[in-house]
Amino acid sequence: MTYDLILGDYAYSSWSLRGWLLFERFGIARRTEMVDFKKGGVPEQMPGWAPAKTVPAIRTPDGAILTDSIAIAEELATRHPDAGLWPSNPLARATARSLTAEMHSGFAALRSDCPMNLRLAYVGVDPSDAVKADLRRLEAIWDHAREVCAPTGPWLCGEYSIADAFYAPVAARIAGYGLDVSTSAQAYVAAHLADPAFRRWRAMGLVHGKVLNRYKKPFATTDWPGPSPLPAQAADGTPENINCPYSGNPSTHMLALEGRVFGFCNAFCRDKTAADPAAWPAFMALRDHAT
Ligand SMILES: N[C@@H](CCC(=O)N[C@@H](CS)C(=O)NCC(=O)O)C(=O)O
Repeated sequence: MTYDLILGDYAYSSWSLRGWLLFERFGIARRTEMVDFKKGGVPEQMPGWAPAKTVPAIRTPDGAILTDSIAIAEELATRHPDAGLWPSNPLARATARSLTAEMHSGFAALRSDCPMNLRLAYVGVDPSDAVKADLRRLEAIWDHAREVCAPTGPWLCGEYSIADAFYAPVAARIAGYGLDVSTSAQAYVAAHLADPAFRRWRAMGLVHGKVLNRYKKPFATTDWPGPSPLPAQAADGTPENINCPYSGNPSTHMLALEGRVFGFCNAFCRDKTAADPAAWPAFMALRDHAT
């Protein structure tokens, strides 16, 4: 028995990104289902998930359905006390809880004016005063968290916690819309863009799902401001590895990288790897150890 997790579109569903990071970042096993934002209504695509009508939602191994990301976070933290979802230090934990709750209920202007779109980045965006006020508030609470928690790394309250998972889509918005923020906020955004789990999600968003015109904004576009991916592409040829690095099934779909050919057992796993090879530890282990 494991968890079931239902998600929306990788490129556009910011709440789904939060829900997925809670599992992926803290090593919690799950079976994943997707709804297709191109197909129409989300609730109609979730038969068997009542009363859930938005994504993400989870079904626990004992059958509880959780329909909201903050409830999912709290329940996973309670059920997996050793996974580190909340900081163990009480001061840091209280601060992380406060930041998480403020994200969950706040930042309406940033969320509505700048919907997450991981497929592209814009230039020349002139944010409204309300969005600017949201950005100043983010700077204030992120700096406050760092003052209180004195983290030694890039995350807000010490080790990566639920608070960081909740702010990952905000980082994507600041990066994707080129929004002007303080130096410390920029460093926090950069940490998210470089985070391998975030990069895996984005890589899947680049190769799965359709472009949705309803998220289009009338701005010029530019390169994504995160780390440049290693140059890989789908290819023909005989792979070095007989079996897929993810499933162990026979290699049928090939990828070329640095003059070498690697195999995967399906097109999605090949393509998500080609989109950002360094984000996938099992692939990088294959690259570094295969001869
Ligand atoms: N409060 C919910 C919000 C979830 C949410 O609004 N998800 C969006 C996708 S990002 C959705 O499912 N929208 C479909 C709809 O509202 O019909 C949470 O925290 O999980």
